[in-house]
Amino acid sequence: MKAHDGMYIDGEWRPAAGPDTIAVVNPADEQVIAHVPAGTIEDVDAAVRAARAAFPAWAATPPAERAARIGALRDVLVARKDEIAETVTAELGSPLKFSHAVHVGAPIAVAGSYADLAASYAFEEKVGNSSVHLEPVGVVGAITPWNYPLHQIVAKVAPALAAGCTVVLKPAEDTPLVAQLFAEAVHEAGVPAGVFNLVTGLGPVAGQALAGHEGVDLVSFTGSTAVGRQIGATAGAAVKRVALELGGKSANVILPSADLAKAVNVGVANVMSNSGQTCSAWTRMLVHDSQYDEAVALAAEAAAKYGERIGPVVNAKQQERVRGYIEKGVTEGARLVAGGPEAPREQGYFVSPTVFADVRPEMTIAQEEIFGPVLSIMRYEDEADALRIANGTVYGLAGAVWAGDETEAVAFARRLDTGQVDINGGRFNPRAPFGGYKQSGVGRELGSHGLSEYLQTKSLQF
Ligand code: TXE
Repeated sequence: MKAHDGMYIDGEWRPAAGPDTIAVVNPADEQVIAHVPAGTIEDVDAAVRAARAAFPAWAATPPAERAARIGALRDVLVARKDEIAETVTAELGSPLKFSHAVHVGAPIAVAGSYADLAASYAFEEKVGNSSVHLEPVGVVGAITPWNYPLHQIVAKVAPALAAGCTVVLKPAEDTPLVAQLFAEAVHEAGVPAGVFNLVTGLGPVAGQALAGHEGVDLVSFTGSTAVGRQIGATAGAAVKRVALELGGKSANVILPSADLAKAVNVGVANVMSNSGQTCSAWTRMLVHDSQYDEAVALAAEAAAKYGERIGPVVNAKQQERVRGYIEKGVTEGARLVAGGPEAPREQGYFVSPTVFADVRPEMTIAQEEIFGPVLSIMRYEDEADALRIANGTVYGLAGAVWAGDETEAVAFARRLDTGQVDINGGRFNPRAPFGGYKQSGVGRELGSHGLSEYLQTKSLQF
């Protein structure tokens, strides 16, 4: 596949400071498809300096003009959607249809929503005898993961640009090609030089250099809780702003009045989608005692149907990690009703769609984020029990509630300690704030809440 051998800094592709490269592998067949440069501290430094230099002019650019650039960026993404989908499929392994619908569809929707929001947002408010100005925080260091590679980038870069911030992006090492395409799109959209910069590289090298750089005013990170904790600590020590979007262990609570077959089928689809590599995935299905056996049978049947349709997980390390969790589930006494630890194919990092029944709340598979196509079905006695189980993890990112009556579902959802809940299935809303309670993170992405992460307030008293 086509790849740049440099970094996008100050509006141009520049040679990388060091000679090292990263091999990009197609997880579906384990073939190396490209190489990208492995950024060093020098590359990060050059990118941050470009972003700093571009900041004053971009911050002073009228919001309507910033909105126009984001709108143009959205249009370039639309015009290049086939190329983007093929790139995501090549480096992440997801089925092409899914890449089109989700990996391209979601970021286009998000870019469009920020083009609208930047144009209409009130960057100045009156509060009594004061005027409050919402000003951009400054230079943003964005560190993104591979699971929704373009969406994660757009969910940070679009609001940052809308706010008037400038950005240095360090994308995941597994999926740098779509990040390079994004940089091309930013360029084509006429975003001024230095406003957006891209440094590809390894997390502990380029990522760490970016997160700790004194020229960065805000770090926005999506990824593992372990790295998030480290980034949060570094940012805290430097007293700089930080946004963290970390793991999840979301509960899908099916109340007895729900349409059971629908709730189970949509629930299984949710977990298997993107091969289970979704931080908000409903990985724990909570079913009432009286419906438990029926739900397990339905879920096993639904999972078996996925068979060959599911893509691989991103790399050998993740495949091994997921396999380890499945083995642990068996050892701890959960009952396998679909899938299992054996890889379904010789080549590619595939994992069988797996369903566990008789999962108890204290089991590892009910507590830790697996990040693979693995569903745990748990039983509850009454609503209080369901709530205790649902809220009984360190995470609080998302969840789902199903009931015959929406009011009943909403009442339950309000008692969940999570940042987002889907009612009777829900639908993706690019303007709804997304982010975690508890150890799932700090801050919100998407919509006006996502935009305000990149703003700081100044009040003038009259
Ligand atoms: O994440 P990492 P990994 C979870 C999921 C998954 C696990 C491990 O449970 O199984 O994390 O995935 C950069 N300083 N999620 O190892 O390492 C890295 O280069 C600065 C949940 O891939 O956290 C990449 O760009 N940056 C999740 C990004 O951090 C560093 C999405 C994420 O990689 C760094 C992905 C460092 N020291 C994984 N080390 C979600 N919330 O959606 C790494 N990085």
